[in-house]
Amino acid sequence: MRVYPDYLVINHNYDRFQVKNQVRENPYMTLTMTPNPDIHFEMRGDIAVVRLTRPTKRNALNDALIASIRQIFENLPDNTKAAVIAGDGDHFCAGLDLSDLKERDAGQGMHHSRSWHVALERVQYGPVPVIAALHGAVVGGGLELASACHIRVADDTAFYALPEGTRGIFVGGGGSVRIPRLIGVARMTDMMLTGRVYNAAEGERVGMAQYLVPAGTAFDKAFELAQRIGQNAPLTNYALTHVLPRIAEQPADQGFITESMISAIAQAAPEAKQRVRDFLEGRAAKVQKS
Ligand code: 1HE
Repeated sequence: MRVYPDYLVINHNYDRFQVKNQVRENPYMTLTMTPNPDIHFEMRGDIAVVRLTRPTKRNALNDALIASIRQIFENLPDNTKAAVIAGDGDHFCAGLDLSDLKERDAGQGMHHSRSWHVALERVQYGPVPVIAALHGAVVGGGLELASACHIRVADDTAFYALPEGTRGIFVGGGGSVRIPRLIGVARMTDMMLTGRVYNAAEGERVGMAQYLVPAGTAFDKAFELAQRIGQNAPLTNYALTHVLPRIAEQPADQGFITESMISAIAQAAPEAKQRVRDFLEGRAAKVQKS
């Protein structure tokens, strides 16, 4: 039996989290859900809404917030169809809470980074599609969090940067894996080497966000998309969030095989058959020119 590292055992001075099992084989151990004033979770119908509520610190992500994000996405209610993540105040998220950046040795630093990986993996490969509603600063770990979501909606106030490069550190929340898949290695390299900041329009143009909306409307647009996505067949949403990114990493010949299998599974579901029948019998909406 192995003992898993400290990052899984988050002991805050006021005992926010308790770990059910501190020693077990599975590193993905379950944490009990306990309140954290810096994050808010609610269900609006069947859409989960997660808000970072630490505006005085620009929603900077400390260890407790990372643990809470993980907890929330591990414990979404069974009826959840999609989720929206947003930030209170003038900014989505200022990234890693730099005041948490303690002297760590290499091993501790690696485990800290791995704690982000586990939490953001829960966002990306959780049970439902997740839409990020972006405004103001989407920087450092904030961009890493946004890039773990499936769709990003940004308003006109959004701006993107990776200040890690100029702070003498490196991304550690999965950014080097996910951000190049959005914008390409060359743009991420430029952002980190030069401290380049992309404004909202530039960010949308290069693929940082998929939607650009007027200031103050990102949440509403994200929520509207979440409701629309929630009406899809669950298996299709699962295929898109869990299988498509894996296919995209596979060599083409393996990708074709995986695609054929998930496509067969999706179309065999009774719900898929009903939806196709609805179209053929004139009950389902046509595709409309936009
Ligand atoms: C913070 C943080 C933070 C703000 N950690 N405390 N991220 C950064 O390098 C970005 C650092 N932040 C900024 O550049 C600016 O704060 C913003 C552009 C995001 C917003 O500017 P502004 O003028 O609205 O706010 P502010 O006055 O700079 O900050 C307000 C308070 O938030 C202030 O604290 P106060 O006690 O003096 O009021 C700031 O210190 C605090 N604050 N951002 C801690 N990030 C897994 S690895 C990920 C690695 C990274 O993410 S590195 C990138 C970190």
